[in-house]
Amino acid sequence: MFLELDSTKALRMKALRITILLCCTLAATFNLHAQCEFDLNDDGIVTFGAGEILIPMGEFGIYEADLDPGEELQSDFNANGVGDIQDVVDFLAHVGTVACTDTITLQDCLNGLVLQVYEEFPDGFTGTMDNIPPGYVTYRLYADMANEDFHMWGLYGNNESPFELWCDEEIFIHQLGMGGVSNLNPGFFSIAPTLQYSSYFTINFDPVSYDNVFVNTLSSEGNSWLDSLAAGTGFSVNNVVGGGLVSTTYPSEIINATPSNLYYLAQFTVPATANLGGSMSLLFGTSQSNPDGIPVCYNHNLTWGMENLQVLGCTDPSAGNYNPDATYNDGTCSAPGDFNGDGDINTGDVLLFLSSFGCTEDCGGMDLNGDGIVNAVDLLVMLGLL
Ligand SMILES: [Ca+2]
Ligand SMILES: [Ca+2]
Ligand SMILES: [Ca+2]
Ligand SMILES: [Ca+2]
Repeated sequence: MFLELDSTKALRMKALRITILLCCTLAATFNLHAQCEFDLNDDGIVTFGAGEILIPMGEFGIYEADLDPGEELQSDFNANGVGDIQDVVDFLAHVGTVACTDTITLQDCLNGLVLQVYEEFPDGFTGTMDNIPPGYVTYRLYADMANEDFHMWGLYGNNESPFELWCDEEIFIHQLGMGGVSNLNPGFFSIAPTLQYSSYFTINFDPVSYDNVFVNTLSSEGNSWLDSLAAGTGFSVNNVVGGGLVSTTYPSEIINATPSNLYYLAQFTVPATANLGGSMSLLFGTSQSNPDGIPVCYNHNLTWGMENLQVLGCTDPSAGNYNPDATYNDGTCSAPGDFNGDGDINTGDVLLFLSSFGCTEDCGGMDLNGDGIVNAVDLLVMLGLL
């Protein structure tokens, strides 16, 4: 029964494809074939399944001129004679498109890049293997997205939009980390505690809290950004083949850095005096087929540096967890009275409130009536919120 349905469907797909191919040879302006070329295994849909993604991944860095006579690249979508990072991300952008009829719709989805001081090591951090020297700082880099429903498909660069890391001092790389996010296995953190601060790039995958996303590294011979990073130096990926990180699976859910729309891009542990920065392209998509097309967000030639440094937190003075030091609202603001931000107003919050009783400066959200002091009047408001 199912088989019958499947084969009927397959026949219909095939018929549809032939019709479309005919239509396109007659009228190229329809441009429907452009959606079809990404269906590398001719099953009517562009997916990660059935090894389809392995074709552009496997052809990365391969020049058509080096192939045997009669052989050609299957995924050279930009027709430049080589399998390159742009071919891979163009494939990823079309994941989810069906039967050569769905389109992708380009969206503007990135608000900007944000750098955060994640940890400070004024006295250093002695691990059992590699030590973090005194005066080092761990930074984390995020993409602030206008929409929380996107999957992150790639972080990359090439000759048109280089993927670069600039740092004028030595970058901390743990010898087990080797610059790759997938090398940070939380199982090793207890025996090698400095490993979790090793420097790496990622595609919204934080190994400390979540280990269910495949991150694939594309780094070409002669321009290996991963080797440079593993050696503790910056790099510039600025050739045609390019390189970066791509996802080759659907994450089961979208896990962000905070309950907000910050997508995690990188961690760097460097001297606090270091001048750190870089450039990259980012690709996000939804993979959801819908009548209006599949939303995709390409961002090229993005640069970031110390000027992107922000203190993340709640910037709303009326919120329970208002942080007067925060310069960038990370979407974690809680309701008035919910001082520990756990979603409930209960005994835990009352205890926090009582510990700030009498506070007249930087009292966060404890000064519930906003008159500059935490006193009995606020306590009455607090009891009313319980
Ligand atoms: Ca396919
Ligand atoms: Ca190409
Ligand atoms: Ca609470
Ligand atoms: Ca008050």
